[in-house]
Amino acid sequence: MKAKEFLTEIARRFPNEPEYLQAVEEVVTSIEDVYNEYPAFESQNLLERLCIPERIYTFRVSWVDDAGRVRTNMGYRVQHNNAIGPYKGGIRFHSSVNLSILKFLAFEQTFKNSLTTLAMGGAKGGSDFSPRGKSDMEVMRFCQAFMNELYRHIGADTDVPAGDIGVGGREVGYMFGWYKKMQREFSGTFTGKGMDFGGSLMRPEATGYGNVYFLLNMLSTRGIDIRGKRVAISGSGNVAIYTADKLISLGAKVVSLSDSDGTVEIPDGLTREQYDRVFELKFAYRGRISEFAAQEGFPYYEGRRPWQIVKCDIALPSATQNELDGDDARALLANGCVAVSEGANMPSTREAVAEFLGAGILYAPGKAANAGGVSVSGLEMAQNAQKLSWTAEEVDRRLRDIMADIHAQCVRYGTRPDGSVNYVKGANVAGFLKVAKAMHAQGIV
Ligand code: NDP
Ligand code: 2IT
Repeated sequence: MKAKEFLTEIARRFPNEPEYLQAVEEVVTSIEDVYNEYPAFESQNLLERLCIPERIYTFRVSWVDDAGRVRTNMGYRVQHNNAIGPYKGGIRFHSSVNLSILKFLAFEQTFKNSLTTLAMGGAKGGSDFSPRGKSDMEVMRFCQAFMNELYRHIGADTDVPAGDIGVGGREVGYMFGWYKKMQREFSGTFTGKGMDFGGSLMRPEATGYGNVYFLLNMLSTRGIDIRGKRVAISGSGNVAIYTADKLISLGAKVVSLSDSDGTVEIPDGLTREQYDRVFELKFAYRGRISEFAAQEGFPYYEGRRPWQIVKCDIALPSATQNELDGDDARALLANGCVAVSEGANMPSTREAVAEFLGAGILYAPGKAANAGGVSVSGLEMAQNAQKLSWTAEEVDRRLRDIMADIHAQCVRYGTRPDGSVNYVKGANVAGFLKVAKAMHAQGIV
């Protein structure tokens, strides 16, 4: 297999799917050598089968808004690969959702889930519906209409959805409720459920905390202490907020948060009291980061992202794909940034990734760094299957162990001759090998 030829052919077949092609290119380029060490893979045309989703459902979702108007959105579920376990991955509700974005996310999820050490295949779903500005009843009617189509394709041992952008506890609750009604069974078919109906303690915190645990593992390879470090975070949703929570506990300074409208700069670092207020504003009132800036008297930058505004030692992009470009990466490096760990999926553009790898800083791709969320989803599935619940301490301990294990896998497959670690290569090779060996053993299916 020659990566260049393979990628040219994939690009010819899927010309209108830039995010999907971006994700495939990164993985295929970094596994080329390892793939070619196993001639049996190529004899089964394994790479092509691994890059193309096993199945995609596309459907129309019609629902009625509060004014009585009939609204129509698209619904999708991409079941990418189930070689190592049931399809597993989040659901995204955002106006930008399209097939390219969901295909990239499902592809990435397959490698991420492989890294977690748990038995989960890869999937992603969603809709171009935006919950922003909608009433609870509108969100509920939409979720029910969406699930009315999707319920027949999912199940605790088939495909287990969870949250992602625009899908949190409220949306999972509504979707689970409709699933249960249609299927006439109570099962662990969703993760991220409410604590009273099968949810796992620590699932809300898991992605943000897990990213910080991964970061600590990376920093320890260079003897860097997190205390007092200035950390820029983008986003102010589930991942960003719990990342900030853990960083404050560890004595780091959170110097930015953002949303799709702009960035707040927090010059002296977020205090615990300010954190409690931003948590309340975002989760109880679904407020905007501009309101938080106004309330606290912090500088607010309309329409801007944090990377060229704040000076930081560490950057944790935690909003969305391609939110950090080459110019942003150069600005971060010029300001002395020593580590970037991705809370979001594919937040760095190709050019930004090349800058980080070229500079030799600690750079962790999302499929390794943000795997804590789906890991605790896997632990939620395990608890549901046993019909019992573990304590928060137990789940947190397992999460720390899993993040340390993922870090060790990256070190194993990504260590460069000079002893430094290419976490992109390490994560891709480790994630790939497990899925590829399973696919090979199962034949052409
Ligand atoms: P939320 O919906 O809770 O928060 C998303 C945040 O990102 C919001 O602040 C949102 O701002 C901002 N954002 C979303 N889209 C854009 C955009 N196009 N441009 C700028 N800002 C944007 O989602 P999550 O926190 O759950 O997800 C954030 C990222 O983390 C995503 O990449 C997701 O795939 C990834 N992830 C999530 C996991 C999870 O467990 N939830 C697990 C692993 C990865 P606004 O309010 O203005 O839309
Ligand atoms: O991107 C992700 O890993 C998630 N949105 C979480 C998926 C999950 O099934 O918990």
